[in-house]
Amino acid sequence: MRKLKCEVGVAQDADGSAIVEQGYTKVLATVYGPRECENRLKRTNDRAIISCSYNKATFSSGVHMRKMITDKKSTEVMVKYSVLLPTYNEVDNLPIIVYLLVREFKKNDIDFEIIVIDDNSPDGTIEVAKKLQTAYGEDRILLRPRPGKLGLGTAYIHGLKSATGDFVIILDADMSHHPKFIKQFVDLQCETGCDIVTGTRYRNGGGVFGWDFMRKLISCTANYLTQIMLWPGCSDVTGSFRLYKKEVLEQLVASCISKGYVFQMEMIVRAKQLGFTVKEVPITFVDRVYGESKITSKEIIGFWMGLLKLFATT
Ligand SMILES: Nc1nc2c(ncn2[C@@H]2O[C@H](COP(=O)(O)OP(=O)(O)OP(=O)(O)O)[C@@H](O)[C@H]2O)c(=O)[nH]1
Ligand SMILES: [Mg+2]
Repeated sequence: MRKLKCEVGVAQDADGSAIVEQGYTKVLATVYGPRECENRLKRTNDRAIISCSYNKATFSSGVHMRKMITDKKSTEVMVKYSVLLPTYNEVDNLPIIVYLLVREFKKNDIDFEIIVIDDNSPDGTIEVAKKLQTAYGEDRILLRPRPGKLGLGTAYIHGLKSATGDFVIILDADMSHHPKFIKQFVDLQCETGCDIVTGTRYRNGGGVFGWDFMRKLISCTANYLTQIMLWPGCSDVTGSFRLYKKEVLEQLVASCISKGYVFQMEMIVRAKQLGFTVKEVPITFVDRVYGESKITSKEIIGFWMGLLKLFATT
């Protein structure tokens, strides 16, 4: 097992095997059928990820409520969180990330919905997503597919149209962003009332595991140059693990012009321009569990062009 898997806190037996939760086994059986479920449970990655310890969750639990004033009456309603999950060829990661998201929300009594935005992935991700919808219910898993690969920025915009929550959480579906950090995002937002909480790899307690030197260099350089050129007031501008007030995200999306990966950086720069408050939670980012990165040299060039454009216009 690579070092990075240990960094997310793998609970293992002495012989190296890890115990898989019953709930996950059930979901896998629904998604893949009994035989494939059996095969998958033998895989180290699934076992390791599902057995992640929650030792970083130090905040108190409890139902997240807020006061709503309607027709002069004050009623307490449960706050809802919408997760936007863009997918392209994430057939193997999707059941794990959805399982962990649902477990995290239920454990903390948080109302939620998960919106899967799949761009007609050739690996059949949407078929798995449909089975997850059967397992968890149509009110919990919403499918908003698109006919082809139209880019990450527009995937968020597309998913946001269907979000019914008060807050929106964005994360990658490849397990680089572990749902165990969501409770800290939610608590920090509740405590401070801020508009955005962003995960950061570049502050004390945060980190990146599993990337090679080149990948780290590209990410750090992009982040560093953005810091000195645009002063975004946030230590991790290229990360996409964030929580937004829904109306704030709607405003930001309307003000952004980029469509690809640079979208995340533009969002945080626009947030500062528009005077929104941003708080940070250090996160451990691990390399994707299954599948391949979709970052292309075109996306990297797109990032630099976007950075220069923002530098020239802000
Ligand atoms: N719907 C949709 N999702 C996408 C598209 N491109 C990437 N994604 C998803 O967006 C998330 C981030 O993509 P990744 O390929 O993991 O990119 P990354 O995290 O920046 O790169 P790695 O660190 O190498 O994994 C993943 O959940 C992808 O499946 C797209 O064009 N459409
Ligand atoms: Mg990724």
